[in-house]
Amino acid sequence: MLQKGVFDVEKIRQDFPILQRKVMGGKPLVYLDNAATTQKPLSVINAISDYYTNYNSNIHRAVHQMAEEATIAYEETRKKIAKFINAKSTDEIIFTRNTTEAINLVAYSWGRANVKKDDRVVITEIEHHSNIVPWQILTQEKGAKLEYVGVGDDGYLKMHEYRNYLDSNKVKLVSVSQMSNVLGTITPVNEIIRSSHEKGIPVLIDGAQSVPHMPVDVQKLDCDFMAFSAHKMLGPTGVGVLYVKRDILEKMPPFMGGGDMIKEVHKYETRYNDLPYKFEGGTPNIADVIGFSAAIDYLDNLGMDRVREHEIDITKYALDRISGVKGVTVYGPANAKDRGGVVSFNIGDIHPHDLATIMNDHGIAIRSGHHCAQVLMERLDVAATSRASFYIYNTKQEVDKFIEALDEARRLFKI
Ligand code: C6P
Repeated sequence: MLQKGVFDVEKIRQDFPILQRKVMGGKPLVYLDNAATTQKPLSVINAISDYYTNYNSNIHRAVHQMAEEATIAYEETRKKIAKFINAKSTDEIIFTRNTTEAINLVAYSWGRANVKKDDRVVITEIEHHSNIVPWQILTQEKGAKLEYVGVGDDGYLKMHEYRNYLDSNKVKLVSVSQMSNVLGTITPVNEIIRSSHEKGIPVLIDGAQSVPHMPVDVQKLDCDFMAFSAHKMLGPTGVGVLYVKRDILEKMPPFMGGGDMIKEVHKYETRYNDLPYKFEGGTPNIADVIGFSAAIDYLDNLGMDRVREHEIDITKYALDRISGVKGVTVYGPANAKDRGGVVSFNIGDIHPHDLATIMNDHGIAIRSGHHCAQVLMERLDVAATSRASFYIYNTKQEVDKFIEALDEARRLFKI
């Protein structure tokens, strides 16, 4: 286990059993698909196994010892998350399946209660489908309008467009990603939240790519909603988080009806449970929530400032090296300080899927495709891109291997 506060990538790698794996007939795995999902340290795997081996029980229901142990472990994760993002209270932390479900929860519950005909919901051209489709469904249902803040060729949001929307005095909600999963752009959420609040407009932050990669403080940001996924920050799949400011959450109607979200049910009426349980209907993903606890411990131990520093360092290195590859187009801000650890690119007319296949032959895992951001693909006028994305265990040597493989692909395609 790593010494607290020390960022030693080689030591970190030892905590991830999968990184010892060989692929494609004996090649060491170079995992550069971290924006899709990260690998899990042994402590996370062990926490899940320990729950199933030693105290598997449902939570919040029975009084037997194991049920109590499971409930305590589950609720401990909620406390750790509240501390990790500096929420005022654990009541503001709702467990969902992922970022997608968290955003849908806001659209269905808050959105249906608050968005009316001719209102506007403002998002941006860099959004993931999870932060587009729920608002399309809502605005279409309500006869409201969905508006997009554009993105410039430099990868930055066109903030004058955003200010123009605010001036229309019709905006009911602003929902924006803090870090693009394609361009890497870190968006000016402080400014967006401050100016939206001047007009009394709440702001949802899609933190799927930001919370795993940089310090995020919801009180400092003063955002109203924040959504993120455990699996992109060393935790298991199947667990997401929705943070909602308490005064807003208190007024929100429930999202899903069923067990655990109620206090009393009668034939024709129900009294709902206290916060946050009112929004957690049914048996939750107990094992994986408990696993998430170990992931937060791991990141806390490293320190999110250091996680961010490492990513700036490796991203800067990758951007420098890739810019030397003939025929490459790199998308997003040129400055590594303005972006997260994702590098999306195209080389000549090599199809991204072909490129990813060649990378795979070298044992290098990257993602190719539209990255669930087809609105952005249209804006960039491409069908797809290739994407390398980094995390705490990636090294500059791995970036070198990636660049060598790119060069080989380029030669193969005679570019
Ligand atoms: N992006 C990627 O490879 P879920 O799937 O619900 O955990 O996360 C959705 C999501 C929402 N917002 C952003 C900014 C995201 O990047 C993602 C997930 C992955 O880029 C899978 S498409």
